[in-house]
Amino acid sequence: MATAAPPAASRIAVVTGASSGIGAATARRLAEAGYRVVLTARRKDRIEALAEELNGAGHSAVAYPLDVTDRAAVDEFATAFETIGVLVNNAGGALGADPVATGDPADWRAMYETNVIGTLNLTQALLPKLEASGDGVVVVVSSTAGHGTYEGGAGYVAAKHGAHVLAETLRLEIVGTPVRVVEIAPGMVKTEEFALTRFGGDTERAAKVYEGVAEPLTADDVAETITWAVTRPSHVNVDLLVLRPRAQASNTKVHREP
Ligand code: 8X3
Repeated sequence: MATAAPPAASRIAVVTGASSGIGAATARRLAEAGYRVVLTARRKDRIEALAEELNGAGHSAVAYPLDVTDRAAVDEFATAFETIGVLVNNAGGALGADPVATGDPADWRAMYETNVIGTLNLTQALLPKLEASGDGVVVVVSSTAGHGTYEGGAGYVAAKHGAHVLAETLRLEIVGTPVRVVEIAPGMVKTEEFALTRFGGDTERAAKVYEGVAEPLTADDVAETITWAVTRPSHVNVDLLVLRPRAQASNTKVHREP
């Protein structure tokens, strides 16, 4: 029976949006699994602090400030590597929860830019390096919003459907190359920033998202799942994995304690 081999010491894992939430947790988990992690995000201080923490714990991490929507910067970033084992496209997020009738087109554009074009930029720039590793994995962190809609979610739902389509199409197009394409689609995850960013810093509205939900997923729940998927034997492709807290049966059916 094939078992997951620990990654070679030279295996590099690039994580976008590594300054907080799922990205930071994934960087921690991948570092613990033996990868040399490259932390990217716009917020330099945060990724530098995380790199320092990981290196201090005996892992190997480096911080590289990067805006995934800046294609020239992404291309420049790619020149730093000959091969890459894993790319985790995690950067993204939601802006607003307005109905279609009144949603702000600027929010829709910004969400498409980060969630879809950001993933496209990194994937295009690093695909040759992933292939050169002889066993590459592209992870797209989409969302349950990439698989079903809900009222007030259309801008984010449209962007996450875009991320899902990118992953599914890429898998078709590169079959036969030594690169796997894995989509992880989390439902309700309670992180320090996701809901706060969505509601423009309104802590009350952000708190309402999780109100009465016994145990939303944590960033680490998702990070553990991503790490499990990428550490399967190389012939095993986890195409799509949807994970939700037990209290969430669908995008619109959530059990809340009174
Ligand atoms: C986050 C899940 O329900 O806020 O990607 O769209 S949801």
